[in-house]
Amino acid sequence: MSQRTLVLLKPDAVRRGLVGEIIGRIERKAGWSIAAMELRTLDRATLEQHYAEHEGRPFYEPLMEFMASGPSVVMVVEGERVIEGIRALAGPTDPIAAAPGSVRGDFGTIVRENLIHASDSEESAEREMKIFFPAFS
Ligand code: IDP
Ligand code: MG
Repeated sequence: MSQRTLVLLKPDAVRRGLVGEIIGRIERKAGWSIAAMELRTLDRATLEQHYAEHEGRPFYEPLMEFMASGPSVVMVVEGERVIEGIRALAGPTDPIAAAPGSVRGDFGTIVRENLIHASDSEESAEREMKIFFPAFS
């Protein structure tokens, strides 16, 4: 089942020079491909839409500040079961709990700066792709 998903390589990944490493892992999965990609500094309005579900949580404001702190790589990735697949490749939210071999498990230590975002369901993917690539159908 081919799918599309929204992936963000967060500002920590860009600052630390891990873009090639992470994109390489995505590209090496058989049949997955990059359908859209841009280096972009995310503004408050975009981030408010993207993280609407977390508004009011204690980590929300620091998360917004971090996510606007420098450019991110914004991508649409497509391929077989890519929604579930990139979530697995990323690992769970807390990088210390994430298994080595996952992006977060290999490179992260603190929860906020966990390198990568990937849509968590088909509904989220549709919603998030519209936020970041409104012209992309
Ligand atoms: P996810 O990115 O694994 O889907 P979410 O729970 O949707 O995780 O949270 C969105 C983002 O907010 C996380 O990727 C992380 O950057 C940040 N975050 C989530 N929970 C915490 C927390 O408890 N402390 C600090 N930052 C958090
Ligand atoms: Mg999430």
